[in-house]
Amino acid sequence: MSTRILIIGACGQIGSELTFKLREIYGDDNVVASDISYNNLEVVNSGIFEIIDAMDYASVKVCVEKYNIDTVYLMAAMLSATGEKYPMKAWDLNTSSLFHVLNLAKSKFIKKVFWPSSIAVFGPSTPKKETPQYTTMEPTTVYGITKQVGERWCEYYNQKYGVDVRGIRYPGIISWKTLPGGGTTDYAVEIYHEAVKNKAYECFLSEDTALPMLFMDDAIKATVDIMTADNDDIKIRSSYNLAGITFTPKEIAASIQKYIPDFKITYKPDFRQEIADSWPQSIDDTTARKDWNWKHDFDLDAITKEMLMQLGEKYNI
Ligand code: AKB
Repeated sequence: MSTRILIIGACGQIGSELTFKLREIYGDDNVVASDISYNNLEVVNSGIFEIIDAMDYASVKVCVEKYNIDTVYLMAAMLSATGEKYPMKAWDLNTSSLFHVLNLAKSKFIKKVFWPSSIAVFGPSTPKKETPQYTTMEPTTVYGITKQVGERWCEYYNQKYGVDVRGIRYPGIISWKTLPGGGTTDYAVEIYHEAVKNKAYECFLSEDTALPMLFMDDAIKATVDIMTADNDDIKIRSSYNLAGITFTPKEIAASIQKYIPDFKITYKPDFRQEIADSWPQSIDDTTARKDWNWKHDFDLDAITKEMLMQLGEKYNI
């Protein structure tokens, strides 16, 4: 029997590219994309698309039954920066959507769940460099709290009810197709857009703020790999640490200047600085490498080259 997939939050930064990749792998008819609105026409027009409110159990269940879905990728979430503006909305969306999907799995309507966690589960008391899989976790953002709590529930549903749930702690994701929205790591995408359009960028983080990052192609590879790994190889059901690269705003600017020598960066840190300062600078992902052979491909200069080339085409510059 073929895999029948539902992606919730398919119009977002990661959801959109995951939709395209899963359609390539499993076929258009086996992948249902869904979101709260039609806000990404490339996704909407690329195959089956449904409007779903991830906070409404009935709306998710109806879609699961209608398409005979067995696997759900829950990509809808409110990210760190927006979450600080709307704490209760972030809590409600990020936790209720997870419960709905976990409960559908517990009741055997679906068989497998992907749920993304984040480096936001860590906080100021976590070791900043090469942050281990198991360590102190005292997140100080609402988003981080929802992700930490979500991890605990994923593990609980796996241990108590046998739910096959798999997750990754995504770092900042860099991509050119769909803009991220409301995150602290968003600067690392905006900077490329502004470099191509205006050769200048005002960064909302200070020049030496190091954060873990990953190119979208690597993030999608990790997501597909963990979901297709043998059940027995997935030893961690909360969420796996995942590392790619680490850089500061000053270092990404220097990488851009190799291709656009007159690119200028200025710094005007805002409330997102405090969030970034509470997160790790680099991640130890030995366990993901060992359990399901994770390995990233893109380093900073490879990302810069690809981003500037793709965005140059997009903006016709
Ligand atoms: C954010 O910045 O909030 C996200 C994340 C690291 O999970 N990109």
